[in-house]
Amino acid sequence: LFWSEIVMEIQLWREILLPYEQAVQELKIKFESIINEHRMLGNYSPIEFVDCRVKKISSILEKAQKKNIAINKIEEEIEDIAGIRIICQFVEDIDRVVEIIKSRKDMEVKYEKDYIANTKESGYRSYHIIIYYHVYTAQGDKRIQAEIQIRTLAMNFWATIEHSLQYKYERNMPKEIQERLLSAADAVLHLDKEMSVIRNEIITAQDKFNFKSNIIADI
Ligand code: 0O2
Repeated sequence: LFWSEIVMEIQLWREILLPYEQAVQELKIKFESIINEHRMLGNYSPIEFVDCRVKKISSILEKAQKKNIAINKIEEEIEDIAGIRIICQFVEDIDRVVEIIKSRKDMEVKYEKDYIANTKESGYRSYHIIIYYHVYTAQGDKRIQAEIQIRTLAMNFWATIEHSLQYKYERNMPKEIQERLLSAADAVLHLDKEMSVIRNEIITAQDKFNFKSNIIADI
């Protein structure tokens, strides 16, 4: 390929990714509104915070190559070009968030992957939902897919660290580190269980604290 062709190719990809960028921004705002609404009403929010990203062009092409996906099938078959991550405090909150997503008219669930009930071999735990979502751009209406990952703060801590180690070792992680990560995943499971036991206690304490802070901030 000549440089000019490469530049044109990148430009084309940027255009393809525009609606995805719009979608993740919209979805982030929508989930953040749920947090705000709960907190403004003095209620506990099942969502702690929201993160989003559009997959990098290089990662999209790498995944397509790895999975043998034809160029014209990428948007259909790579479901996580748009990615939303919803972080909760407790495992129980994940079910509430799933219910919220299922009840919405602006998000259509394609399918779910429960890596909490079915922990991955690596030790990874998270609840994934693939949705269809409409974005209205200057070019018109486009239905895109997005992957929503829902996990606790503790699961997120583990996944973030494991992801950077995978990156560091280019997916050839030494056995010893893999084993350490598996044992850390057990510790995460234990931590989430312990926190769930005292969940009500924690929520009441946080509600009291937030109520006081809100009142003080408003005057
Ligand atoms: P990134 O960098 O997060 O964007 P595959 O990608 O082949 O494993 P599939 O069918 O595309 O499988 O989806 P799957 O297994 O549901 O995983 C999609 C995403 O979940 C991954 O995106 C990760 O974000 C997360 N994930 C899955 N397994 C693991 C794991 O073992 N450890 C960590 N840290 N995250 C995981 P990508 O595409 O890897 O990239």
